[in-house]
Formats: sequence, C-alpha cells, structure tokens
Amino acid sequence: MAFKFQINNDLKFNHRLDLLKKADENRPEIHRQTITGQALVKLTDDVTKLEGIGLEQEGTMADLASRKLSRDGKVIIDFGRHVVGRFKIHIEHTGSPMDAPLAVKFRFAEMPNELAHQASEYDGWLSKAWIQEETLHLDSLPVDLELPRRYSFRYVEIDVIDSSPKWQAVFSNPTAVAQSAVTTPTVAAPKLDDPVLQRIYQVGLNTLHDCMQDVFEDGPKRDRRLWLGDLRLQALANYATYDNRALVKRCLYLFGAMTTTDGRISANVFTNQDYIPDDTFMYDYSLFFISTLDDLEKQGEDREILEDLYPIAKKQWAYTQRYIAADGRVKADEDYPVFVDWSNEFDKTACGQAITIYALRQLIDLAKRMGDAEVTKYQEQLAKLEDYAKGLFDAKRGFFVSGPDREVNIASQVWMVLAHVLDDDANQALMKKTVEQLFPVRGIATPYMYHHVTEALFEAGLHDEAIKLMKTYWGKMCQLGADTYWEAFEPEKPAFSPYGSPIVNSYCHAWSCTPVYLLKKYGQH
Ligand code: RAM
Repeated sequence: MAFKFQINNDLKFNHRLDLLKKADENRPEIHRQTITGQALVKLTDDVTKLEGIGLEQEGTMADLASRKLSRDGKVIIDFGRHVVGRFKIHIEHTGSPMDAPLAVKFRFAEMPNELAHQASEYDGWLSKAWIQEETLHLDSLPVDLELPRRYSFRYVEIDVIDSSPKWQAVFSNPTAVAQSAVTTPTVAAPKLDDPVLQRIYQVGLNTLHDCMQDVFEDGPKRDRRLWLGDLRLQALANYATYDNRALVKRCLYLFGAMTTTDGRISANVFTNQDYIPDDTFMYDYSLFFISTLDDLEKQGEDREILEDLYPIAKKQWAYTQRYIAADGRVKADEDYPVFVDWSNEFDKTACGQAITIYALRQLIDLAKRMGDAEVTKYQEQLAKLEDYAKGLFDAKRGFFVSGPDREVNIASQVWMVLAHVLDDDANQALMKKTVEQLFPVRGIATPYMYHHVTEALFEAGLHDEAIKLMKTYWGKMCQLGADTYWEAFEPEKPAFSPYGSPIVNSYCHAWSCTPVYLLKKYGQH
C-alpha cells in the first residue's frame, strides 16, 4: 500500500489543556555549545562513499580569511562533526569600496553527497523548502552574520554569487552554536571489544543526541517533528543512554492531549509554535502510543502518567476495533495504512496482524497495572488475534504468509517473532529459516525496519546473526561516511530516497539510532 499525503480537513481534535500543561512541565532545558569550523574541504570522486562523493582537505581554518572570493567563488567548511544549531560567520570586503551588494548562498549538508545535488534539479514529492540553503544580499560589510534558521549539518558551502570586479568578500570565524536537550549519557555504555561495534554504537549515540531537542524530533533537518513510530524507538534508545524520561513524558502527553474526538492518535504532531496534531494517521503508529506508554512504565512505574494516559490508550484500542474482524483477522485499510517501512515492495497485511498483537500485549500489561476489569476482554481478543495469526503460518513452506497472494516476506516473519505468536523454539527455528532462505535482506528501505529485523534475530536467540546484520547494515553506513545514521538506506541501492532525491533525505534520523538500545540490551553475550 503506497504512502500518500492524507488531507483530512474536517476532523475534530481534542485539546486537553490539563495534559498540554503537563507536556509543558516536562519541557527540557536546551544545552548549547559553541563549535568552530575545523577545516576547508573539497568534494572528490570516491567510490567508497555515499553516491561516490568523498571529501579531501584543501586548507586549514586559518586559510579561510586569506581566500578572497568573488563571482562563483566557493569554499566548503567542515565542522568536524554533525551539529544541530545556529550558524554565524564574519564577512568583510577587500579592495575598492563596495559598488554592489554581496550576493551569497549558504548550503548546509549533513553528508557530502547532498552538496553534489542542486536544489533546482529537485522534482520530488516532498517540499523542496526543506533543502537547507539561504541566498542573501548584503548591502554593507563588515557584518557578523547569523543565519535565521536552525540547521542540521556538518558541512557549510559558501558560494559567492557575485561581489563586483572591484572587490572581494572575505569570510572568517565560522561558528555553530550546537544544541540538544542532553549532554552526556547517564547510563554506562555496553562493554564492546570490537572496534566496528564501538563505532556503530558511537554513531547511534550521536544520532540520538542530535534528535533530542524540544521534543524527540525524527530528524533535525527534516521533518523536525515528533512522529509516534520514531518516538517509540527513540524512547527505548534513550532509556539505554541519556535516560531523560521527562522528554518521553512530554511527548506522550502531546500525543495524548490532541487525539481526534473519536479516539485516534495522530501519526505526528507539530510543536514549532502552537501544538498542532497532524491530520495524518497510520494504523501501526497509533497503536505504538500504547507501546510507548507501556515501555515507559516498564522503566519504573509512574502512576501519574499511567492514570492520565491509560484512558487514551484504551480509546485508541476501542477505535481499532473496526479493523479487527470477529475471527481475529486484522483488515488493512488504505485510509489507515500500516507503515512498517518506506518500501512498497512487500505485502504488509501479516505485519498489521502481528503489530496489533504486539500492541495488545502491552495494553494488557497497562490494564493489569491499572487493575482494569476489561483485561479479561482484552485477553480473549488476544487469543483470537493469535489464533488467526497462527493460521497464517504455512506449515509446508515454514513461513508466515501475507496478503491475498500468500506472499512470504521477511517483515512478516520478523513482526510475528516480535509479537511472540509462536513459542521461543519455533521463533528461533523461524528466524533461522528466514536467514537461510530469505536473506540477504532486499527491498527494505529504512533503518526502522532493519531495526526490527535485527531485534527479531536477538529475540530469537540468534545473537551472531543479529550482530552480523548490524555490522553489514549500520556498519555499512559508517563505511560510507555516516557521522549520524540516516532516515533511509537500502544497501543494494545506496542512493535510494523515498522522496525522489537524496537532497531532501535526512541523514540524522532518530529511528536509526537503535544500535545503542540493541547493543545495551542484547549485545554483551
Ligand atoms: C517520514 C519521517 C518520519 C517517519 C514517517 C513515516 O516522513 O521520516 O520519521 O516516521 O516518514
């Protein structure tokens, strides 16, 4: 089922002020740190890097002030690490008096390959306004320029469109004021002897750090907002590292405060000025509200948020009933898509079944904590959903099948394992068979889904296979030059973008940071 923009103008949303107040009470303090540019670099052809674009140092920072830039003069500053924050630079002119303004373009990139694409060539379906660049006309110099937006970047390209034949622009002292809701981890890192895993862990930590802002953002370049599916994984990664529970609570309160009046929880909320729920709904994301609340409670019971948000979790479950048939079959619906992954190359029906079971188990845990008598009703429905799911297991083929064509795909096996539809031995046998017959993974486009594949291997006790996959997937991003992990990565098509061009891809995307969680939970063998 293809992802499409949902426009639902006539929805009615709640705005529970009591819950929004609690979201505000849990608002984080933002920590800031000033970072200076590290080197001048230029793009090179390098087949070992993403899209064949590498970098080479071409000067030190001291050289910047000696570059006199006029028409078409360019320089790329490398900040040496990924930064989310404001950018400042000092600009002067040299030569004759300024007989024209300075026209200059700044381009910000998380990865070198972004600089090899031009915004003018972008024709994808997502807004090109996300492309991080600014063109300015400065009538007088010198100036200490601070650009207006918060950017997500490691590299800044300065491109002088024009000065005049009589004078040149001189740039110096580029700084970034990096920001995050967290500073250093408060939970000890797992003991990892393998340098590849150490690097994989560190890049995950950097990714999470830079996505922890006023809310858990999905990506600080884009969409810069709070998505429920991303939040679930970020929260788990956060408990294993920075352990800022207030930020998780803030985000859960935001979703809980602004459901539709019929009980649906939005896939994401905007938090830039006012709090606004998006009119976009995804079946699995809505259910992950239940999971995220339960995961939080499992960290240590928090009665207040449980009592505030359990009724909202229940209402989401009640709304979900229309997608569950009497025999326990989950009926997918184009208007409430099951996301699972950006790829549309596989059938997601069995995943929908498994995710429903996965979430209901967590609702049952919440119901027990609340002493809710409806727990029995939930348990009965769980049994039906599981029976139906077991019927999807094709004993002859040894796999779960999905959809009308009885398709066998990796995602279905993975979600059935995570939902513990079979017992532990059968789960292990299923994942072994998945590795033997369905690997190498093909046609999965996001670290989000790779996370679930890796987790299913760990859950099934296939530690070595899980580590191997982590190394070939997240390790490959590291080899290709990642400082932070990416929103989309399909190893067999490294330049894949769900949006038509990598220039709008986010290269610091929270749902990919989960090696920090996986290595902490399962990695020390
Ligand atoms: C994208 C964002 C976000 C994700 C949704 C489904 O727009 O990257 O992270 O949750 O897709």
